[in-house]
Amino acid sequence: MRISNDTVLDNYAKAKTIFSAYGVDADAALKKLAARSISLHCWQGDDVAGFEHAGALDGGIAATGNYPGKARNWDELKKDLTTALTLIPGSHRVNVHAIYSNGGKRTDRDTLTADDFRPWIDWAKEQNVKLDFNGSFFSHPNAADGRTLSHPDKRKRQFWIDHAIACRNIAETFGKELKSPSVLNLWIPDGSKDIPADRYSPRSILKDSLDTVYAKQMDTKYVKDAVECKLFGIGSESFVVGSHEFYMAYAMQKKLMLCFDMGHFHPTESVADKISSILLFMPELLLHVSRGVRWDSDHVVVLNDDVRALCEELERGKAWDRVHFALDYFDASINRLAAWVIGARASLKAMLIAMLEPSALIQNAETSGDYAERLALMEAAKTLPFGAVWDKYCLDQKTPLEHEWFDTVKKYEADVLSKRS
Ligand code: RNT
Ligand code: ZN
Repeated sequence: MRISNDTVLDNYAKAKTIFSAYGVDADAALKKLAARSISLHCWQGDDVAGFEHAGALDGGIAATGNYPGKARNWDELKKDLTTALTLIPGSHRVNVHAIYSNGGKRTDRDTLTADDFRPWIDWAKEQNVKLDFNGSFFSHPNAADGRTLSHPDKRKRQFWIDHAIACRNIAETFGKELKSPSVLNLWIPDGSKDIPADRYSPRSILKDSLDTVYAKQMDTKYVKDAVECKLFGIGSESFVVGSHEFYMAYAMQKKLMLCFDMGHFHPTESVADKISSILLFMPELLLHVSRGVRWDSDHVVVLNDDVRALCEELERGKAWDRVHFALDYFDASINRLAAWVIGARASLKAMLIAMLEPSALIQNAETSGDYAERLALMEAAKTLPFGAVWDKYCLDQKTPLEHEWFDTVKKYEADVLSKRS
């Protein structure tokens, strides 16, 4: 299937007229969208395996499925990522995890340096993408007890403190060399399967460890530190040391960024609702865009109400520049390039829909107390022809349209992925 450029341009012209009747400038929305970037998570490419080949994924996260063709090494991951990026309109970032070091067995995680990620940096320069970074506090013998930075054993705890510090230095180099602050996220799986008798000590140890990790002031021109909370994980159902309250208080005190993962709250809690509170007290926020299905299942992001609500909040609060979008999910049951592309494009579509929202009209209705009109306008907004604007965006960005990119993935699967055993 192929829709001609003329049809796309025609549809766009008509859509533009409709949007302007609602007081919305579609051209301006397209410009605004082009300024937004999403951090594409390298770990969807190989089901969070990494390059250490040390053993199974743990830490209470799981990638289920066995779809053939996953990347087995740096060359394959690089090739897959490069291809996926061509199918996502706009210019974006790539989010690297410490287990994707190119350093091989030469170093353990406590002694990693930016040199161990040199091929990533070179590739990023070549592709003109920026890099973000994450410490990997799982799938390692020193994390086998389900405790890392809150570990009661001083030696194991020190290993993870050293890892976290090493990661800050690596992110600083990413930021310097790629001339864009690297967002460094810290998530640890620490917790307990059953009811703990002491919640105070692990949290107090975690606080001490973090104080050491963040002791060195780093220039936010190069690194932006974030901390990610969680409600529960597999094996930490009853207690998670790094809870929401813990990190919210800690981030406030240390002037760090909070990371909200959309799967890390009670299923009826809205992450969108949290944004306006947090941005009153903190300058920036990191979002892990994900899709929990009944639990923190990390399904591929789709254009659903949750992601739309998130973007609407940013549009209504004029907060786009204060938020970092990073994808976080891992589906091993489908083509992994498609998983990247579907999630990234869904997030961009949600952004565009929000940018095309007649928010001035909706907010006026609210201010005048006409809540029926507010609701009617919100309903009207849902059927506005944003698809025509999205297609125009893809055309402008020289990216395949919605129905077309999949052909490239299928061809890549036949030519490349199917040859991987
Ligand atoms: C885990 C967190 C964390 C991880 C990645 C791999 O629940 O969401 O962000 O998914 O670091
Ligand atoms: Zn996350």
